[in-house]
Amino acid sequence: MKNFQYIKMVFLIPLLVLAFTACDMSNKEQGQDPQVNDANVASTAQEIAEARGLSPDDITAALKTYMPTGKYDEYIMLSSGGQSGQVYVIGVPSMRLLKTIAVFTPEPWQGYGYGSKESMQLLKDGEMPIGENRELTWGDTHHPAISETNGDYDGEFLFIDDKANARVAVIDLRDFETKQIIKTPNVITDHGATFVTPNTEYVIQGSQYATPIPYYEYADLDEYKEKYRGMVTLFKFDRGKGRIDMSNSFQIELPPYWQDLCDAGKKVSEGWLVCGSLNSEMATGGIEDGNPPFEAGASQRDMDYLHLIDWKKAEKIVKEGKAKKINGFDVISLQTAVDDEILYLIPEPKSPHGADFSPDGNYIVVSGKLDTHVTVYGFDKITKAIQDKNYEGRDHYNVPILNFNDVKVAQVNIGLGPLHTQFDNKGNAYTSVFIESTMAKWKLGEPYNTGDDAWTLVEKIPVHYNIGHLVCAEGDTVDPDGKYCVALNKWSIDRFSPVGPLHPQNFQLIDISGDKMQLLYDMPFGIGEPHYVQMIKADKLKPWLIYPEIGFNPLTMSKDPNATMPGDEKTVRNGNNVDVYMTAIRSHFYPEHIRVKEGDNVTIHITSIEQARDATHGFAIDGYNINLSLEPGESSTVEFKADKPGVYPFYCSEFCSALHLEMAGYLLVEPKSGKTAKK
Ligand code: RUQ
Ligand code: CUA
Repeated sequence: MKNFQYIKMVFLIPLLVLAFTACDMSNKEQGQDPQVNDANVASTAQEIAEARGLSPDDITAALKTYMPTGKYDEYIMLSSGGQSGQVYVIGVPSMRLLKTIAVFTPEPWQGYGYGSKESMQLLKDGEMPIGENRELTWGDTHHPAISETNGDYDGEFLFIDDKANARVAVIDLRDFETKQIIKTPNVITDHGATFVTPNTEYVIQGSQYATPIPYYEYADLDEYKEKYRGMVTLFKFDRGKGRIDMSNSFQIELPPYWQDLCDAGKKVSEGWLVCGSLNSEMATGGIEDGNPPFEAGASQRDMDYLHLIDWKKAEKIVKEGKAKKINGFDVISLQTAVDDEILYLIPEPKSPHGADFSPDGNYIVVSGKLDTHVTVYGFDKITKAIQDKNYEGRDHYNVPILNFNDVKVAQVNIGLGPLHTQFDNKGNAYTSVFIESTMAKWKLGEPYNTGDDAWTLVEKIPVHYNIGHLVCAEGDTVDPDGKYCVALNKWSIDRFSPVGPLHPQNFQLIDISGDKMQLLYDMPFGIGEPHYVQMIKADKLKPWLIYPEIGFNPLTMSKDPNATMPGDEKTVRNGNNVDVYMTAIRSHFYPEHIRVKEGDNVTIHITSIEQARDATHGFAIDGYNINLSLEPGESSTVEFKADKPGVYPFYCSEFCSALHLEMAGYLLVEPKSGKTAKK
């Protein structure tokens, strides 16, 4: 305590005076007289700090993360939600959760997957195309990618993959809603997804566990080398339409090496992409039969292969008609990839993971999960090796292997179990170190740093615990911001109040702006296991506050031709089909009675004619598992069969006004055998 008293004097008072000065100024700006004097604030704050046992570091951390009411965060994180199948939006530095974006999993608040035609269609588009389409109600989101222009985030779109079923989704960042879900043809799992090329020409998805291609054809494991394959898919993105254009997308067949994370080259390496791999042994497991388990079988060799792919040339090959069609989709065969020289392998040590291009595009940083080094390759050296055909050999599939020592620039000893790397604006790299539970800061070489300290470790900060990815502000673009990193920790162990055996993950905010890194804040994440996250400057996002016109359909991003406009409300019967044209505004639906007969097909076209910010209505029909969310201006459609006779109240499920409870109506489903309904 004595010690605390001393440091308190040294650190606390100037800090608090500073803090108070800021508060004093804002009071003056608002034309108020400050009611308290500096000394009072300082002594109150001292008392609070003492009572709570806060150290000076705690206090600076608190001042750096505290967001006064009504103030906005400087950065926004877009986080994968792992098994939740969703994406999460989080403010930095406050670490406040702002939103869930429903993607692969039904989400009732947003009326996603609970009857609205638009969301039902999206989820259906992602079904498995085997026999009877197989409904999927979850996803395993891993790597979000913000759309880029010239290698920098432009804040227009977000892409996210589903590792479990090899799917990708497109989210429009004007309304933060999912617009498209695609089941990737021919493959069943992915991992290296999603990554975008520098102008978002393509959204990249690398497969993970090799399977026979197409995956729903059978081949036994003893045919692994012949029949099983990896794949990288390049989804052509049509920015004008805001959709992936499948007719101009294609795949490249790869050896069955269990491709891992991918990344797209930028600047000097634009036009290339890389994907790591982890099972170049082509182990097939079978622990129960006395075979080495995958964990051993796939870790026998000291080196696996980083795949280097010339996507610009691949695009040309497809245009020349050299791709074959598998299930109607263009696939460049492994043979063509070798013959036409679009695929190269680079040895990468040891149980590799992560593959990240430096901001200038020249360096590729690869980690080894069972190594203590990150390995750095130079794109200039790679280009030269390819030109000189300087190969150390060819693999089983005749793919050329570049000479490791000739393309390697440096190996930096940073600690045991490095995974992923991000960058700042001062020539530093930051790597997550899983086994050690640290985040390591190290110096890049030329042109970033020229002295003796190039390619050396600068500092490590402990994290809690088992860090997977990390994210730094715009840290995977051509123009990183520095400022903040967040350690995305898999385990939280003792960091939070216990809530049963399933623990939350832990997002730890770290200030990287100074000479020494400082841990600022722990955010428990208890919704799923997030993998990768991207952090964008908030002012690059230009979201709508209400929909741009009344009757707007968020799926088509245009006015819905069937939207109900005020004055056009009506019910139209056509045989067994009943169309209800409905509007919603505080605090009523119009109409309030829906009269149908048992067995009728009912379609309700419902428009929120609200124009006020945040005036959202819900539309829930009790007993029918229906719930929609109608944001101001939005039009939505719900279709159902009135197969259960009875009287079903419907109501607004979003607390919108003082008379929200009165915002309700009745769906009257007259039984077939019953009396005639009132007209
Ligand atoms: S990788 S387990 Cu992003 Cu480190 Cu997926
Ligand atoms: Cu509208 Cu509650």
